[in-house]
Amino acid sequence: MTGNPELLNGYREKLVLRKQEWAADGRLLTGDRDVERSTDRLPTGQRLVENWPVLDLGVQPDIPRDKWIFTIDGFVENPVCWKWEDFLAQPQVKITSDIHCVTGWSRYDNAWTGVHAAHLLDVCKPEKEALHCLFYSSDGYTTNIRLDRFADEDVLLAHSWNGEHLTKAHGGPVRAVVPKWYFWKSAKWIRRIEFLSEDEQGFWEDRGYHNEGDPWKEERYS
Ligand SMILES: Nc1nc2c(c(=O)[nH]1)N[C@H]1C(S)=C(S)[C@@H](COP(=O)(O)O)O[C@H]1N2
Ligand SMILES: [Mo]
Repeated sequence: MTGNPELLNGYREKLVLRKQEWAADGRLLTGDRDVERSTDRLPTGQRLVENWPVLDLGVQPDIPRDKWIFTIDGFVENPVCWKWEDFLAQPQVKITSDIHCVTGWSRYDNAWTGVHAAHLLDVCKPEKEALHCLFYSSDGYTTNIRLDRFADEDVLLAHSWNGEHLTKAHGGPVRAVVPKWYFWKSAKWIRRIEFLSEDEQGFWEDRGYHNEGDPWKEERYS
């Protein structure tokens, strides 16, 4: 385990250990891993919810919008360092997508507003070495995604959900939304994206979760 040196003190160690055990036990796996990608809207092993559960490590960092700073670095031609008003000055998109959480709930029709991943890539211009992204969050959480998947048309950094600013509990001021993957890839309280030549695992990927996490293939655990 590489450890997360920046992880805030006070995160819920027991909760993390329990989820690691679930990963080791393959909790919720239906065994339908090899089925063709379903045309249904609800992936295997998921149940639909109407509410929006909150999941985190037991620490919800408080980041006022006027203190929020977002950076993009690593293998990019133009590193980015934005304050809130710089972020808002970028073209804004609205994208509606479904959430699929590895703990078994799914939530349909979440309307996100924010900055398109494609636009971030236009601005920062990844170098040819860049093949992977690592998201860093203010609670010390990290998660990894391949660059071509980050570039997908439904990916954005969102500041609003269903027309209202994201609450702190759901990752405000800004969170990543990567809807084709289990929701642990959608980093809350995002503060940095690093572009890497080699894959580097994040918090849950390092603790038994699948490195990719496609809900349609039930890629829950590694
Ligand atoms: N910074 C941060 N982002 C995170 C997490 C976290 O603990 N810290 N948890 C992940 C997990 S496991 C899930 S399921 C979703 C939960 O998002 P929600 O609380 O808005 O439903 O956030 C993901 N992003
Ligand atoms: Mo999760």
